[in-house]
Amino acid sequence: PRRLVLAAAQLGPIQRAEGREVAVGRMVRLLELAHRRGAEVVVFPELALTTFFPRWYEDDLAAADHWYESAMPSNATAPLFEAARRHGIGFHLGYAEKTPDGRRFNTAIYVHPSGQVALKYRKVHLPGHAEHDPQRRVQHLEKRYFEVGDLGFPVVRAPVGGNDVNIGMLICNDRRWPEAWRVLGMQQVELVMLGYNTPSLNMANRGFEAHHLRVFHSHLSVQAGCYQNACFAAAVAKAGTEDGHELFGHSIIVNPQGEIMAQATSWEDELIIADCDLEMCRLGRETIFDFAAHRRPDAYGPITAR
Ligand code: CDT
Repeated sequence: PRRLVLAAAQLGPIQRAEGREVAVGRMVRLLELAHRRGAEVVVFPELALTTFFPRWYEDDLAAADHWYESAMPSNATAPLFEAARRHGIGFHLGYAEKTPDGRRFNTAIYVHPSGQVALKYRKVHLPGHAEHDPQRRVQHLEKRYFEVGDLGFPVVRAPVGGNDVNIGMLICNDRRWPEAWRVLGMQQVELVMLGYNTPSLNMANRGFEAHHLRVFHSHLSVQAGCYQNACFAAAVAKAGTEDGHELFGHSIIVNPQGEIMAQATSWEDELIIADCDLEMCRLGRETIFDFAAHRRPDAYGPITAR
């Protein structure tokens, strides 16, 4: 049997004034807890090192540089890499990336316990807007702070715990797009690592999305993505109230039947764990979602039209 003990480490709020060392210290504690509970990999959220800064407008992008990592690992993130090595546990981390040539991405990596970055992904679906929007109650400036990811939706077969596993990633808003899941599914992804920061209230001030549907839509998207592509996912939130702005938690681990195996119950730092039988991915893949037998790409042309 190919089993994987998978941990999702939800993070409670990170305030704007808090430095990297606060988040990294909390993540090291969660990683140690994951190890004590037998996990082989731990998944941290999107933009896990700072507050969800795209809610704050900054006219001059250069003045926002302090939100980005220009090296990974850095002095600030090194303790996470050291803890992973010490305990022999891999981890997924979301962070704001600034490249040597000055490009900015909303990025996630999977780091093997050796410290090697086995997979890197840059967020493709950037929600929100690029300019200050006076109509909005709260800004969501991801289109200002990040370029559209340029790596596609890569899947690699990498050592995760005792197995080689086909891993892929989505970041937050990506989870709402079935096309993104399907591109991973077509590469036989077995585990999708996915971090998110989602406000409890829709702040766009245009129309009204019922409050109780916010979490439902998040879970609906992840459960459907797993079922339709026969994979596991760890969908991990940053949760709670950051400088007065509430993010919902409800982190989940989902199996290839679309069932929730574990769910966070707080909006704070919280570890959830599931024992995943990777062979479960075969059922969907060899029956109803046997792509070679049943997919009909000739009928899907409009999907890739602009
Ligand atoms: N981080 C992120 O992508 N959040 C979005 C909020 C959408 S509201 C502009 C999400 O889809 O969850």
